[in-house]
Amino acid sequence: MNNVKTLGQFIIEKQADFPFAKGELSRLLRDLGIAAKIVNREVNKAGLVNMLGSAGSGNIQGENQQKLDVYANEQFIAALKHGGECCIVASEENEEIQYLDTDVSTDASYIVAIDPLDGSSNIDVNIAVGTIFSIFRKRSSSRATLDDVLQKGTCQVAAGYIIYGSSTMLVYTTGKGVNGFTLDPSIGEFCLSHPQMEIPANGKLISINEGNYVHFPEGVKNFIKYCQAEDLSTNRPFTSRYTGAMVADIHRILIKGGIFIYPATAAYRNGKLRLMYECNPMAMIVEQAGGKATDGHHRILDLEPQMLHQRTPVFIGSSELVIKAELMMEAADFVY
Ligand code: P6P
Repeated sequence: MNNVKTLGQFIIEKQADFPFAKGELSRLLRDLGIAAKIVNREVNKAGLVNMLGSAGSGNIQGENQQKLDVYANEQFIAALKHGGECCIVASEENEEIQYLDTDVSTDASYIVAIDPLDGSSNIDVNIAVGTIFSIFRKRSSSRATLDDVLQKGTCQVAAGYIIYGSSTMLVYTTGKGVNGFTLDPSIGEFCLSHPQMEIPANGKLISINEGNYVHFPEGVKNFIKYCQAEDLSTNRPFTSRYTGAMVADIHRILIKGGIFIYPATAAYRNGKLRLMYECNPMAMIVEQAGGKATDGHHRILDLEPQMLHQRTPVFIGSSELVIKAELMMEAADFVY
């Protein structure tokens, strides 16, 4: 029985990967794991504790905040503040960055960009939701500013997500591969269940909201037609799977292979998903697992952020499928 490795044990074990590490990042990751367990407890019984439905407020995205959105945001920020390793939190739920170190002498050196509850519209219908986080080191020698937050995805020191699904998993990377941990409620610990995750180079899953089809770029329409064409080698076209929660759709693709696409649409000319706390962290994870992530033309992790809540189109998943989709985007741009 005792071959179980908990998240805490794993983090400490892997600290040796970073010779100059003083344990700060390890403590930060553990702080996020604690908040995840607290949020999981409420997600799992939302219907019983009046945590369903709208909070009666809106967020910077202009989205109607769900009660669990607000709760998750509060819990992750509280855990990061209590842990003392994070100086700034950039949350999807807050218009401005939040300074956690009230005293400039506090030398917290990490910055966390977070989507506290991704896909929260799924809560009321009992479908998977998630949390996505991205971690940067502060660059300035003095008090951190917004410039310390607006770093390219290649500067992330760690990225991860929690999926509150049929089981609750925490998946993260520090740039040395991707590892998945499943929450064992009987001991209240995340336990290593998916070591060294690798995404298949190809796959037969496409995840896209085809409700927006008429407004898709031509290259995306052509790629969808490619996926729907009869595949003579296997006599079956692709399977379409879309839950409305990026974390759940990409987690499926990380395990089974395939491609998730949220392109530009009529409602979202620059795509809907946010660069800093959705696309960058998911791109780091998928690339670390051997996949690719682009905006249809450029690598997501190379995009230079200009604004905190900026959006980007995203094509992410199995490398061969992302390359295929990019080629179709380029061909269509050439024609039109
Ligand atoms: P649509 C959830 O609101 C989210 O940010 C992602 O998790 C998800 O992939 C996407 O938006 C769903 O958007 O327009 O298909 O409902």
